[in-house]
Amino acid sequence: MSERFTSASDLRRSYDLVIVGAGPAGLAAAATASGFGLSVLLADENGAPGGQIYRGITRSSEADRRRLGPDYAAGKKLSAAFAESAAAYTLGALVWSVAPTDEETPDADYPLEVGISLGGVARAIGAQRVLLATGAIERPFPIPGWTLPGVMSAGAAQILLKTSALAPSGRTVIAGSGPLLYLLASQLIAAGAPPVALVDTTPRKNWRVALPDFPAFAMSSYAAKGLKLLFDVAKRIRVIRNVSALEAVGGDKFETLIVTRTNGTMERIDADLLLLHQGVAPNLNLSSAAGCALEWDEKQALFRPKRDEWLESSEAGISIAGDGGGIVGAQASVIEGEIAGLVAAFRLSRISKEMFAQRGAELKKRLASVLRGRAFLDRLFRPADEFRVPQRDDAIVCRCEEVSAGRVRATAALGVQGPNQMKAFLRCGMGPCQGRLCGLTVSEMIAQARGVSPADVGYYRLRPPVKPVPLREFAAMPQSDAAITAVAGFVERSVEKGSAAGSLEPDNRIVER
Ligand SMILES: Cc1cc2nc3c(=O)[nH]c(=O)nc-3n(C[C@H](O)[C@@H](O)[C@H](O)COP(=O)(O)OP(=O)(O)OC[C@H]3O[C@@H](n4cnc5c(N)ncnc54)[C@H](O)[C@@H]3O)c2cc1C
Repeated sequence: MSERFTSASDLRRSYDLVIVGAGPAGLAAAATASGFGLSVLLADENGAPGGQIYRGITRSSEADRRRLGPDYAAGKKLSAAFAESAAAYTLGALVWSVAPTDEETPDADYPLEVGISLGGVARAIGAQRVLLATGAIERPFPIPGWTLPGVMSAGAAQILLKTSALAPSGRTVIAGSGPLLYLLASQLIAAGAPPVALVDTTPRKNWRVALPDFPAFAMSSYAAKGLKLLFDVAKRIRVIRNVSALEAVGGDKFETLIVTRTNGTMERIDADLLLLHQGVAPNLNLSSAAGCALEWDEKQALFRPKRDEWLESSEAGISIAGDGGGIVGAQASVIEGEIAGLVAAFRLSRISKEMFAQRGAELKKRLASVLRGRAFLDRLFRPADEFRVPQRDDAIVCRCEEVSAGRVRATAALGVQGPNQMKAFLRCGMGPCQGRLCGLTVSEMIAQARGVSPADVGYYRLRPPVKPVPLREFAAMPQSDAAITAVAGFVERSVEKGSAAGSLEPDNRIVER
């Protein structure tokens, strides 16, 4: 049975494998690696296992699972298999850094250190290997008015539905592109809160571009249920297609979505809530802060970490599985998790070369089969250029620092070469979200201004902590003498009265420089 830890002080000093993220990839990796005898710690910032797709699965009722659909219900089996495993886990645990072990750490016999904040205490945990299974985030969708109260991401609405069975009241309109948009529409319909309209921004030309990949898609597990979903939603609610621009307007809150069609006609849709979604992109913050090299994926129009065929990153000992390594979906994330667990067992000499080769080949075959049809989805739901790079200068790009598209464009025109240089001018990407909501947009805007590919522009260089951690937690972390001397110039120690050094009274301290 897996053991849950709620206090940082109860965690072991080190583990064979530390896994970040308890979604499909992390759960599968933990069960696989612990099955091969590795000591495993699975850490997730959420309060329950499941990740995005299976969020709240362990607490869900049968009615919840019926409402959220069979793909969601499948998570019950995965979480049960994890619960049966010997892996340790800790929830509500933010992993804020992964780095090579500090040279000054006394007696460290592990190459990597993982910074975890749990219950108000920050600790560095040693690891022989680390698996990043940090999943995806919703892609930025910067239209004018997206910062108004009453505008949310579709994923946020789905989180409320999954974790608290909360469906929006009043009139909801959902807009954007991607399978999740239709899935959420069907889940809202099932929850008795059908949206007044779904505004689909998928460019018409994408169907033509994706057509050569249709035969493989038609034979995949996605085909029947994906097409059924599209038709079912279109039967139940109004779907508006061929859209070239969107604007959210209102006074002190969202009131109307203005839709411009590709033929130039405009329509105003009055509603109380606007849910936006433009597909998902890998959550890069931890992999990038750990130093893993990134690459631009032109097909999906996003950055992802570079990985080899066994899912190992450019950094020694760090693997990446699931949507955090490139968008593959839940079923493939499970298999990637199993591969990463197998690789960890092999690298740490728990299984033979023959066993690794045989199991690895089986898993790769299953992965290829699950990924059949993925290319069609990638091409079909590649977001339109005008919804990745805002056309209007008044659209906010960096929400944390309130930087508009106009300012990013004007600064790019000065000759800024990349997003890290842009930070120095506008502070975009330096707020608490650490670029999650503007990173892709800023890179693409600079690329457009320079007339090059985003591959030549790069992504924000991220630094730990990847999410805000109170300074008091860092201040309270045990530090090596060398680290203290580097900052303070000396080490101050309290000493016992009556000891040899106690003769230093009256202030009972010794100072070492
Ligand atoms: C908002 C949203 C909703 C989605 N809903 C669906 C859906 O309903 N159906 C579907 O088929 N697909 C959905 N997806 C796609 C989804 O990504 C799945 O393909 C699948 O969940 C990917 O599995 P994963 O294990 O790679 O990552 P995830 O399931 O995303 O799990 C990653 C986990 O890592 C944790 N994490 C990340 N960074 C840290 C950190 N620094 N410290 C601690 N924990 C961390 C996260 O809290 C999360 O629990 C959704 C994606 C998003 C972004």
